[in-house]
Amino acid sequence: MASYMGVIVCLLVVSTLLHSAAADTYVVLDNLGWTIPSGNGAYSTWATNKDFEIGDVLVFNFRTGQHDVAEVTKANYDSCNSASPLFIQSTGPANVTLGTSGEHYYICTFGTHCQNGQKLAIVVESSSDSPPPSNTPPAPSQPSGPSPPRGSTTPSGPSPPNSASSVTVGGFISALLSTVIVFLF
Ligand SMILES: *[C@@H]1O[C@H](CO)[C@@H](O)[C@H](O)[C@H]1NC(C)=O
Ligand SMILES: [Cu+2]
Repeated sequence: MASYMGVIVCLLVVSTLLHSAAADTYVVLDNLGWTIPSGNGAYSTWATNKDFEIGDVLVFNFRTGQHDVAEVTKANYDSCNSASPLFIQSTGPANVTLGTSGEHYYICTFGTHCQNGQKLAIVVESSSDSPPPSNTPPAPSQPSGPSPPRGSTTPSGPSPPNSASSVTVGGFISALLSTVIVFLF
C-alpha cells in the first residue's frame, strides 16, 4: 500500500507542475479595476509577487470612454507619453494576452490619469517548463504579415501554442490520474 501512495504522490506532483504551466488570468487591481488609484504605487504593489508568464491574460476592467489601455515603451511609461503606443485598446474591459517575455508597460492615455498613477509595469517570465517543439517543420503557408502585436487582445490573435499544448497535456495527465485513483480504491 505504501508504494501505491508513493505513486499517487508522484502523479499529484506531476499534475500540479503541469497545471501551473497553464495560462493564468489576472484581473488588474482585482475589484478596483483599471482606474486612477487612490494611492500612487497601487499597481506596482498589485504586480509584486505575481508570476506572469507567456500566455497569461491581463484583464483591464474599465468602462469604455472613461479610460483606455495602451502598451508603451519604458521611456513613454516613465514620462506618461501616449504619442506612439505599441498597442492600444479603447473598449473595456480589455483582455491582454502576454505574448512575449520581458518588461511590459501599460498606461491610460486619458487626461492626466497616467500622471496620477494609472500605470502598470510587469515582467513576464518565459515559461520554464514548456520547451519549444524541437522538430516542428516551418509553416510556409502561415502569413508573416499580420502577426499580432505585443499584447494583442485575446479574441484577435491565436493563443500561443505552448500554453495551449500544456493545457492539453495537463488535462490528459489529470484524466490519467483520476483513472489511476479510481482503480486503486
Ligand atoms: C476577458 O476575460 C474574462 C475573465 O477571464 C472573461 O470573463 C471575458 O469573457 C473575457 N472577455 C473577452 C472579450 O474575451
Ligand atoms: Cu484612465
